[in-house]
Amino acid sequence: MAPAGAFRHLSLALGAAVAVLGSLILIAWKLYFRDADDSSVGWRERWEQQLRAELELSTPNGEEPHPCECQVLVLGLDGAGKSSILHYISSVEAKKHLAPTQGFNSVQLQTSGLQMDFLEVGGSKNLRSYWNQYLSKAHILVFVVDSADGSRLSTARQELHCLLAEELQLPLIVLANKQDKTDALSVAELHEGLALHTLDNQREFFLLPTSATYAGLATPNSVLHLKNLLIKLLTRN
Ligand SMILES: Nc1nc2c(ncn2[C@@H]2O[C@H](COP(=O)(O)OP(=O)(O)OP(=O)(O)O)[C@@H](O)[C@H]2O)c(=O)[nH]1
Ligand SMILES: [Mg+2]
Repeated sequence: MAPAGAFRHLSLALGAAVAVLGSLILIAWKLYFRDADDSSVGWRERWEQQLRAELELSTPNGEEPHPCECQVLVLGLDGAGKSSILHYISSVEAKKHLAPTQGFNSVQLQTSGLQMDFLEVGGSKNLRSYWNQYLSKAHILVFVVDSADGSRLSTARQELHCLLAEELQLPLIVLANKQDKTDALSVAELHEGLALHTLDNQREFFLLPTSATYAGLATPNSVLHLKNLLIKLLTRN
Protein backbone atom coordinates (compact mmCIF):
# COMPACT_ATOMS: atom_id res chain seq x y z
CA MET A 1 0.00 0.00 0.00
CA ALA A 2 1.23 3.45 -0.85
CA PRO A 3 1.75 5.78 2.03
CA ALA A 4 -0.87 8.55 2.57
CA GLY A 5 1.79 11.28 1.94
CA ALA A 6 2.38 10.00 -1.60
CA PHE A 7 -1.39 10.25 -2.40
CA ARG A 8 -1.45 13.78 -1.08
CA HIS A 9 1.46 14.83 -3.37
CA LEU A 10 -0.14 13.11 -6.36
CA SER A 11 -3.50 14.79 -5.84
CA LEU A 12 -1.80 18.20 -5.40
CA ALA A 13 0.14 17.70 -8.67
CA LEU A 14 -3.05 16.60 -10.46
CA GLY A 15 -4.96 19.63 -9.11
CA ALA A 16 -2.22 21.99 -10.31
CA ALA A 17 -2.19 20.34 -13.75
CA VAL A 18 -5.99 20.68 -14.03
CA ALA A 19 -5.78 24.35 -13.00
CA VAL A 20 -3.07 25.10 -15.62
CA LEU A 21 -4.99 23.22 -18.32
CA GLY A 22 -8.19 25.05 -17.37
CA SER A 23 -6.44 28.44 -17.64
CA LEU A 24 -4.99 27.51 -21.02
CA ILE A 25 -8.42 26.46 -22.29
CA LEU A 26 -9.93 29.71 -20.97
CA ILE A 27 -7.25 31.85 -22.69
CA ALA A 28 -7.68 29.97 -25.98
CA TRP A 29 -11.49 30.33 -25.70
CA LYS A 30 -11.23 34.10 -25.15
CA LEU A 31 -8.78 34.56 -28.01
CA TYR A 32 -11.00 32.55 -30.34
CA PHE A 33 -14.16 34.46 -29.50
CA ARG A 34 -12.47 37.88 -29.63
CA ASP A 35 -11.52 37.18 -33.27
CA ALA A 36 -14.94 35.72 -33.93
CA ASP A 37 -16.54 38.94 -32.53
CA ASP A 38 -14.40 41.06 -34.86
CA SER A 39 -15.23 38.98 -37.89
CA SER A 40 -18.91 39.40 -37.12
CA VAL A 41 -18.42 43.15 -37.87
CA GLY A 42 -17.77 42.13 -41.48
CA TRP A 43 -14.81 42.91 -43.72
CA ARG A 44 -16.71 45.65 -45.51
CA GLU A 45 -17.43 47.57 -42.31
CA ARG A 46 -13.88 47.15 -41.07
CA TRP A 47 -12.57 48.36 -44.44
CA GLU A 48 -14.88 51.37 -44.32
CA GLN A 49 -13.80 52.19 -40.77
CA GLN A 50 -10.17 52.06 -41.84
CA LEU A 51 -10.84 54.20 -44.92
CA ARG A 52 -12.72 56.75 -42.84
CA ALA A 53 -9.86 56.91 -40.36
CA GLU A 54 -7.35 57.44 -43.19
CA LEU A 55 -9.51 60.17 -44.74
CA GLU A 56 -9.81 61.93 -41.40
CA LEU A 57 -6.03 61.84 -41.12
CA SER A 58 -5.54 63.31 -44.60
CA THR A 59 -8.14 66.10 -44.21
CA PRO A 60 -7.49 68.08 -41.03
CA ASN A 61 -10.54 68.48 -38.74
CA GLY A 62 -12.43 66.05 -40.95
CA GLU A 63 -13.16 68.81 -43.53
CA GLU A 64 -14.42 67.85 -47.01
CA PRO A 65 -11.66 68.12 -49.62
CA HIS A 66 -12.10 71.22 -51.81
CA PRO A 67 -12.85 70.48 -55.47
CA CYS A 68 -10.79 72.17 -58.14
CA GLU A 69 -12.83 75.10 -59.50
CA CYS A 70 -12.10 76.01 -63.09
CA GLN A 71 -13.68 78.68 -65.25
CA VAL A 72 -14.33 77.94 -68.90
CA LEU A 73 -15.08 81.10 -70.89
CA VAL A 74 -17.36 80.46 -73.88
CA LEU A 75 -17.36 83.13 -76.59
CA GLY A 76 -18.23 83.42 -80.27
CA LEU A 77 -20.50 85.44 -82.56
CA ASP A 78 -24.25 85.56 -81.94
CA GLY A 79 -26.02 82.48 -83.19
CA ALA A 80 -22.86 80.34 -83.28
CA GLY A 81 -24.38 77.84 -80.84
CA LYS A 82 -22.78 78.68 -77.46
CA SER A 83 -25.97 78.31 -75.39
CA SER A 84 -26.97 75.17 -77.30
CA ILE A 85 -23.62 73.56 -76.55
CA LEU A 86 -23.77 74.49 -72.87
CA HIS A 87 -27.29 73.16 -72.61
CA TYR A 88 -26.23 69.90 -74.22
CA ILE A 89 -23.11 69.55 -72.10
CA SER A 90 -25.02 70.00 -68.85
CA SER A 91 -28.15 68.01 -69.64
CA VAL A 92 -26.94 65.59 -72.36
CA GLU A 93 -29.99 66.69 -74.32
CA ALA A 94 -30.26 68.96 -77.33
CA LYS A 95 -32.68 71.88 -77.31
CA LYS A 96 -34.27 73.17 -80.49
CA HIS A 97 -35.20 76.69 -79.49
CA LEU A 98 -33.02 78.88 -77.34
CA ALA A 99 -33.34 82.63 -76.97
CA PRO A 100 -30.25 84.73 -77.80
CA THR A 101 -28.21 85.43 -74.67
CA GLN A 102 -28.82 89.00 -73.52
CA GLY A 103 -25.79 89.33 -71.29
CA PHE A 104 -24.46 86.21 -69.59
CA ASN A 105 -25.27 82.58 -69.24
CA SER A 106 -23.55 80.45 -66.65
CA VAL A 107 -23.60 76.70 -66.23
CA GLN A 108 -21.91 74.69 -63.50
CA LEU A 109 -20.82 71.14 -63.99
CA GLN A 110 -19.45 68.83 -61.29
CA THR A 111 -17.48 65.73 -62.00
CA SER A 112 -15.45 63.90 -59.35
CA GLY A 113 -13.06 66.40 -57.83
CA LEU A 114 -13.62 68.97 -60.57
CA GLN A 115 -16.07 71.85 -60.78
CA MET A 116 -16.32 73.50 -64.18
CA ASP A 117 -17.91 76.94 -64.24
CA PHE A 118 -18.89 77.76 -67.81
CA LEU A 119 -19.47 81.42 -68.53
CA GLU A 120 -21.01 82.43 -71.85
CA VAL A 121 -21.10 86.08 -72.77
CA GLY A 122 -23.62 86.85 -75.52
CA GLY A 123 -22.17 87.28 -79.00
CA SER A 124 -24.21 90.20 -80.32
CA LYS A 125 -22.19 93.25 -81.39
CA ASN A 126 -23.01 95.37 -78.33
CA LEU A 127 -21.82 92.59 -75.97
CA ARG A 128 -18.54 91.76 -77.67
CA SER A 129 -16.81 94.78 -76.11
CA TYR A 130 -17.24 93.08 -72.71
CA TRP A 131 -15.62 89.80 -73.75
CA ASN A 132 -12.06 90.72 -72.85
CA GLN A 133 -13.00 91.55 -69.25
CA TYR A 134 -13.47 87.86 -68.51
CA LEU A 135 -10.24 86.56 -70.00
CA SER A 136 -8.01 86.93 -66.96
CA LYS A 137 -10.11 84.63 -64.75
CA ALA A 138 -10.54 81.94 -67.37
CA HIS A 139 -8.61 78.66 -67.33
CA ILE A 140 -9.63 77.81 -70.90
CA LEU A 141 -11.24 79.77 -73.72
CA VAL A 142 -13.83 77.96 -75.87
CA PHE A 143 -14.56 79.89 -79.07
CA VAL A 144 -17.63 78.69 -80.97
CA VAL A 145 -17.96 79.26 -84.72
CA ASP A 146 -21.00 78.65 -86.92
CA SER A 147 -19.40 76.52 -89.66
CA ALA A 148 -22.26 77.31 -92.05
CA ASP A 149 -21.92 81.08 -91.67
CA GLY A 150 -19.16 81.67 -94.21
CA SER A 151 -20.16 85.32 -94.67
CA ARG A 152 -19.17 86.18 -91.08
CA LEU A 153 -16.08 84.03 -90.87
CA SER A 154 -13.75 87.02 -91.21
CA THR A 155 -15.59 88.78 -88.36
CA ALA A 156 -15.19 85.70 -86.21
CA ARG A 157 -11.48 85.58 -87.10
CA GLN A 158 -10.94 89.23 -86.15
CA GLU A 159 -12.79 88.89 -82.84
CA LEU A 160 -10.89 85.71 -81.96
CA HIS A 161 -7.45 87.18 -82.72
CA CYS A 162 -8.25 90.35 -80.73
CA LEU A 163 -8.94 88.13 -77.70
CA LEU A 164 -5.84 86.01 -78.22
CA ALA A 165 -3.64 89.10 -78.44
CA GLU A 166 -4.67 89.96 -74.87
CA GLU A 167 -4.03 86.54 -73.32
CA LEU A 168 -0.98 84.91 -74.77
CA GLN A 169 -0.95 81.78 -72.60
CA LEU A 170 -4.64 80.92 -72.36
CA PRO A 171 -5.38 77.45 -73.82
CA LEU A 172 -7.91 77.62 -76.66
CA ILE A 173 -10.55 75.24 -77.98
CA VAL A 174 -12.23 76.33 -81.21
CA LEU A 175 -15.52 74.56 -81.94
CA ALA A 176 -16.47 74.20 -85.59
CA ASN A 177 -20.16 73.98 -84.72
CA LYS A 178 -23.22 73.10 -86.86
CA GLN A 179 -21.36 70.35 -88.69
CA ASP A 180 -24.74 68.71 -89.33
CA LYS A 181 -25.56 71.43 -91.89
CA THR A 182 -24.96 70.53 -95.51
CA ASP A 183 -23.26 73.87 -96.23
CA ALA A 184 -20.95 73.65 -93.23
CA LEU A 185 -17.27 74.41 -93.87
CA SER A 186 -14.92 71.57 -93.03
CA VAL A 187 -12.49 71.69 -90.14
CA ALA A 188 -9.60 72.24 -92.58
CA GLU A 189 -11.43 75.16 -94.24
CA LEU A 190 -12.12 76.71 -90.84
CA HIS A 191 -8.50 76.26 -89.78
CA GLU A 192 -7.53 78.27 -92.83
CA GLY A 193 -10.39 80.82 -92.64
CA LEU A 194 -9.71 81.56 -88.97
CA ALA A 195 -5.94 81.80 -89.58
CA LEU A 196 -5.28 79.24 -86.87
CA HIS A 197 -1.91 78.34 -88.40
CA THR A 198 -0.61 81.59 -86.87
CA LEU A 199 -1.09 80.01 -83.43
CA ASP A 200 1.20 77.07 -84.04
CA ASN A 201 3.64 76.60 -81.15
CA GLN A 202 2.30 79.77 -79.54
CA ARG A 203 -0.27 78.27 -77.21
CA GLU A 204 -2.12 75.04 -76.60
CA PHE A 205 -5.04 74.89 -78.99
CA PHE A 206 -7.58 72.39 -80.33
CA LEU A 207 -10.11 72.54 -83.17
CA LEU A 208 -13.11 70.25 -82.73
CA PRO A 209 -16.08 69.65 -85.04
CA THR A 210 -19.38 69.75 -83.11
CA SER A 211 -23.09 69.66 -83.59
CA ALA A 212 -25.48 70.63 -80.85
CA THR A 213 -28.73 69.63 -82.53
CA TYR A 214 -30.97 66.57 -82.43
CA ALA A 215 -29.51 65.48 -85.76
CA GLY A 216 -26.00 65.61 -84.36
CA LEU A 217 -26.45 63.63 -81.15
CA ALA A 218 -25.25 60.28 -82.41
CA THR A 219 -22.49 61.56 -84.67
CA PRO A 220 -18.75 61.66 -83.98
CA ASN A 221 -19.20 65.44 -83.78
CA SER A 222 -20.88 65.06 -80.44
CA VAL A 223 -20.40 67.87 -77.95
CA LEU A 224 -19.47 65.21 -75.41
CA HIS A 225 -15.99 65.11 -76.95
CA LEU A 226 -15.61 68.68 -75.76
CA LYS A 227 -16.58 67.68 -72.24
CA ASN A 228 -14.02 64.88 -72.21
CA LEU A 229 -11.30 67.15 -73.56
CA LEU A 230 -12.03 69.78 -70.90
CA ILE A 231 -11.89 67.22 -68.11
CA LYS A 232 -8.59 65.91 -69.47
CA LEU A 233 -7.04 69.38 -69.74
CA LEU A 234 -8.27 70.63 -66.38
CA THR A 235 -7.33 67.57 -64.33
CA ARG A 236 -3.91 66.80 -65.78
CA ASN A 237 -1.82 68.47 -63.03
N1 LIG B 1 -28.23 72.98 -87.25
C1 LIG B 1 -27.69 73.37 -86.13
N2 LIG B 1 -28.22 74.39 -85.44
C2 LIG B 1 -27.63 74.78 -84.28
C3 LIG B 1 -26.50 74.12 -83.75
N3 LIG B 1 -26.14 74.74 -82.60
C4 LIG B 1 -27.03 75.70 -82.40
N4 LIG B 1 -27.92 75.75 -83.40
C5 LIG B 1 -29.04 76.70 -83.57
O1 LIG B 1 -28.48 77.99 -83.76
C6 LIG B 1 -29.28 78.97 -83.14
C7 LIG B 1 -28.45 79.83 -82.18
O2 LIG B 1 -27.98 79.01 -81.14
P1 LIG B 1 -27.55 79.59 -79.72
O3 LIG B 1 -27.05 78.44 -78.95
O4 LIG B 1 -28.63 80.40 -79.13
O5 LIG B 1 -26.35 80.54 -80.15
P2 LIG B 1 -25.47 81.49 -79.21
O6 LIG B 1 -24.06 81.37 -79.69
O7 LIG B 1 -25.71 81.18 -77.80
O8 LIG B 1 -25.98 82.93 -79.57
P3 LIG B 1 -26.03 84.25 -78.65
O9 LIG B 1 -26.53 83.87 -77.32
O10 LIG B 1 -26.98 85.18 -79.36
O11 LIG B 1 -24.66 84.81 -78.61
C8 LIG B 1 -30.43 78.22 -82.44
O12 LIG B 1 -31.55 78.24 -83.27
C9 LIG B 1 -29.90 76.81 -82.34
O13 LIG B 1 -30.91 75.83 -82.34
C10 LIG B 1 -25.95 73.01 -84.51
O14 LIG B 1 -24.97 72.38 -84.13
N5 LIG B 1 -26.59 72.70 -85.66
MG1 LIG C 1 -26.42 82.23 -76.17
